[in-house]
Amino acid sequence: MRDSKSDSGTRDIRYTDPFSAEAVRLAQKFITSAAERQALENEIEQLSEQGFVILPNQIDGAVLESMRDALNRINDQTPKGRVEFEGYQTHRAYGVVCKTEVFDELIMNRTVLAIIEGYFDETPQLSASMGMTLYQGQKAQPLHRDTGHYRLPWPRPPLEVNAIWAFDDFHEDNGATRYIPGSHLNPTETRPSEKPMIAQMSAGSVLIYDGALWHGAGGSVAEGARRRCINNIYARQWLRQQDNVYLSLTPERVLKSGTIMQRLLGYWVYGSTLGVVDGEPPISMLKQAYASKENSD
Ligand SMILES: O=C(O)CCC(=O)C(=O)O
Repeated sequence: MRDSKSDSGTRDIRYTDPFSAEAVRLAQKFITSAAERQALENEIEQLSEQGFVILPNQIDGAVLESMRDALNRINDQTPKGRVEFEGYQTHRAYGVVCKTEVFDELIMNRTVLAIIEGYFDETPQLSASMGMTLYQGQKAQPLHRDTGHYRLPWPRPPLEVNAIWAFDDFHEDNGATRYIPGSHLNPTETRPSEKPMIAQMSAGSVLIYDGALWHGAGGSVAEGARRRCINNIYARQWLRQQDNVYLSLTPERVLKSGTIMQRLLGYWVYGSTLGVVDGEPPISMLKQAYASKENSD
């Protein structure tokens, strides 16, 4: 194993003994504090029991406007959906974290992260970040679970949490997300028959839900409707991410993103062993590779 040094120049125990208690503690360190998670215990309890929680008005007006502009620019470069699930009257922009930095503050939002960390009882990774803009004429999406790609038997811990940030008001007639409360606990893969609830929320609000909750985008019938949002999907760090950010993000972007984003993107090692590059965290390799490139320039 490489003789790695920590930032202070001393030898780092994570590399000398990746199985040590200290190594495991560092790798699984929470991003948010115990106090932040404690302050959100009601929201964590609602997510746990009902499978969703809505936090109203979380984005400042001017910031929201710049995020709408950024999503509009991405939509201009994005074809409409190719299959019914994506939506023929929907701009579904994959991997938005790779296309702009404007949404980074939503991805790293501490309230959302504290809720997820409290719910998972560990730090998540970002699995996907996508823009979803529905237009008039878009049919309702079939209700589904997002966790179908992880074929794990029940009982099992929560695997994924989504955070849908509304950039426009969400109404029943412009495609607001629909969901069946409590259905994230149902061990069968049969769609429940209950009538879904509508995530009616104002622009700037965020709908947080367990990926096993039965849900789907609603139908859009409102004249001239445009329902914009960003959906950030977080998953357990030991699951494969939906977006392959390792191939989509430039090293420069990763290096300047800061530790929290690097951890969320998966440039950190989980459980001392998952994700290593030659026995080291990917971020260490990236830093070394970049430093040697700069020295040779
Ligand atoms: O756009 C929405 O409201 C939800 C979309 C969704 O669930 C999906 O595409 O998987």
